[in-house]
Amino acid sequence: MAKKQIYETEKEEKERVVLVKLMQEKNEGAALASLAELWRLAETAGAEVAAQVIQNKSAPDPATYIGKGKVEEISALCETADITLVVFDCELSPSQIKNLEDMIGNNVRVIDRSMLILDIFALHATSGEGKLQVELAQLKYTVPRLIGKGTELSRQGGSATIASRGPGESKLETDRRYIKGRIVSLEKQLAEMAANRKTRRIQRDRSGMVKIAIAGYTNAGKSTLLNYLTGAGITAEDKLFATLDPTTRRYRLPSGRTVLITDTVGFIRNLPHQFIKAFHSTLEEVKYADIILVMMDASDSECISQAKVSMELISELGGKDKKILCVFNKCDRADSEDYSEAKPGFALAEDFFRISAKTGEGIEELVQRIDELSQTLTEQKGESSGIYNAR
Ligand SMILES: Nc1nc2c(ncn2[C@@H]2O[C@H](COP(=O)(O)OP(=O)(O)OP(=O)(O)O)[C@@H](O)[C@H]2O)c(=O)[nH]1
Ligand SMILES: [Mg+2]
Repeated sequence: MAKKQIYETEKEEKERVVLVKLMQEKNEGAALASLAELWRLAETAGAEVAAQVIQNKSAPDPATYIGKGKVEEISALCETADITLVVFDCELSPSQIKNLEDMIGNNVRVIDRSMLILDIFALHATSGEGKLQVELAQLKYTVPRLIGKGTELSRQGGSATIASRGPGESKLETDRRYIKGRIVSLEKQLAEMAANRKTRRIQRDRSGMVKIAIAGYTNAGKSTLLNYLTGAGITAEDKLFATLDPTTRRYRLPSGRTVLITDTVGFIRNLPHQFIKAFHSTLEEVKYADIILVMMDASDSECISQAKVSMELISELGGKDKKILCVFNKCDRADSEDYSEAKPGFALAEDFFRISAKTGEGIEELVQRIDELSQTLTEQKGESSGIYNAR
C-alpha cells in the first residue's frame, strides 16, 4: 500500500491511523484521558483517526507490548480500514516497533506517543534554535527506533509522513556514524546558542526588570493571555503545542513598573525525561523567571491532573523557589468550580486566580497581584528606581 503524503495541499488525503492503548492502570479514567489526548495529538499532526484499540493486560508483552492476538486483530483492521500508521500510547523499544511492523505487515508503520509529539514539534518549530532542538531530540529518540527497517527518513518539512518530518532541508542518512557526528555538531551549535541566550539574559537582568513566565499545560491559553496583555500577535489556536519557541514582551503594570512576560512551550503528561534535556533552552525561561504563572484550562475535565503534571515539571525545571501563581483560565466556559480541594497539591503556589484570557474576566485581579509581587521583588533586587518606561 502506498504511503500517503499529508500536509502537501489542503485537499490531500489525510493519513489514516489507529490508536492503541494498553489498559493496565488502576486509574481507568486517567488512561482514557491519555487516550483522548493521543487522539488530539494525532489530529494535530494531520492524521485522521479511524479507530482506537484497547487491550486490557496487567503487564506489557516484551515482544509486542499488547500480545500476539491483539496484533493480529490490528493487522486485519489495518487491511480493511486502509490504515497506514498505528500509534501506541506508551514508549516502545526499537525491537517492539520492528516486531509490530513485521507482524502487522502491509507497510503499515508503528510509532509511539513520544515520536508523535516530536513530529508535531517538527511541524511547529519556527526558530533556528527550535529546529535544532527538534532535530537533536529526533536523532536521539525517533531515529534509533526507525533504523534498520529500511525506512527512509526524508526531512522535507511538511511533505513527509508522520514521524518522518524534520525541520531541515537535506536528506538524513540513516548511518549510525553520521548520526553520532550530527548529534555532536547539533549539541555544539545549541551550546553556542545557549551561551548567546545567557549573554542576552544577563543584559536583561541589568535592566532590573522583573521576569514573568507563562507556563502550563498545552492548550491552556498561555499565548492568548500574552496576546491579551501585550497584543503580541502570537498564534493561539485550539491545537496542542501551537507554541514551541518562547516569545518575550514588555508589559506596563498599573503602578507604572514595566515587566517582561514570556510565553513558553506547553507541558504534557508522560513527557520522556530526555525531552526535557533536549528542549532545555526553550524550557529554561521558567528557570530564570521571577514569577511563574501556571495556566490550566478550567473547562477541561482533566484540569486538576494537568495542573499536577505542570507543577511537577516546574519543580523539576528549578521553579521551586519562584513566586508561583496558579491561573485557572477559560472560566467563561467552565463551571464556577471550587478548587480548594486541589489546593493541598499546590503547596508551591502563592495564590489562585480564575480568569478568561478571551473575555478579560479576572485579569485585573491577576495583574494587581503581579504588580504587588513585582514591587516586592524589585525591592529585594535592591532596585530603588523601580519605574521604567514602557515600550
Ligand atoms: N473560551 C475560551 N477559550 C480560550 C481562552 N483562552 C484561550 N482560549 C482558546 O484556547 C485555545 C488554545 O489557546 P492558546 O493560547 O493557543 O493556548 P496555549 O496554552 O498557548 O497552547 P500551546 O501553545 O498549544 O501549548 C485557542 O483556541 C484559544 O482561542 C479563554 O479564556 N476562553
Ligand atoms: Mg501557545
